[in-house]
Amino acid sequence: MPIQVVSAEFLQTSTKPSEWPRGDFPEFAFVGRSNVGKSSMLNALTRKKGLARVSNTPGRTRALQFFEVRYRPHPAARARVVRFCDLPGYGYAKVSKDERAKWTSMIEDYLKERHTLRAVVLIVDARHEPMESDQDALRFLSGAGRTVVVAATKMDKLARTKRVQALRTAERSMGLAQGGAEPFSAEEGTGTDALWARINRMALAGPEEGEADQGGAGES
Ligand SMILES: Nc1nc2c(ncn2[C@@H]2O[C@H](COP(=O)(O)OP(=O)(O)OP(=O)(O)O)[C@@H](O)[C@H]2O)c(=O)[nH]1
Ligand SMILES: [Mg+2]
Repeated sequence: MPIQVVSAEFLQTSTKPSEWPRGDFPEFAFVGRSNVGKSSMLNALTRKKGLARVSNTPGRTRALQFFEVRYRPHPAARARVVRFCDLPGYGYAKVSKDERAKWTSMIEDYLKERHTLRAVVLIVDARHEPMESDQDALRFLSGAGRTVVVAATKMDKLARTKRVQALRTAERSMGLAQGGAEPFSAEEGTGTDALWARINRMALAGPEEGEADQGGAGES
């Protein structure tokens, strides 16, 4: 049974730790290369099209954007609250070195230090083999002790016959076991139920317990 989103609201923008929202709701961050489809994934999950800003111009998201989502795991359940954090993309060439360094520390500080962060969804483009920057991101997150869920998005842009193969390629190059990456398409809604199921499980688990899933990466 798919989860039900009760509400999804923008909470706040932040460029420094003092602007991170207070409260200890389980939080999930969406990380990936610039333009890979982070904001679109967030909108697909919350089923709210204009919630996070989607853009054809890479590098549009320049601060951390926090959202608060209420959902019911099944219709009779009490509503639960999670928070989503939409992060600026990495690998965007057209910003100055200074600005890039500022972003990098803003993002890395958050990913290392945010106590309520339960897991990071690391998004790769299903159409291309993951790049070194994707592997670097995974290494960084694992090193920071984060639970990582790898999702391969834009599946709709591949012919159906190529999708499984693309997923296996992504898994292999990210060092995951078969089945370790979640297929996703913001366009078709593919993968939203599976990703929500994992988010719900991780939200329920205590911060130290993480998610005991096979094939995942970054568990410590
Ligand atoms: N066909 C298809 N297009 C997608 C999908 N996800 C995102 N896009 C498109 O890819 C472009 C970038 O999407 P965003 O969601 O803004 O990507 P982002 O990773 O948030 O980008 P930045 O914040 O700039 O790093 C937009 O034109 C989206 O419509 C998908 O699953 N399928
Ligand atoms: Mg974005």
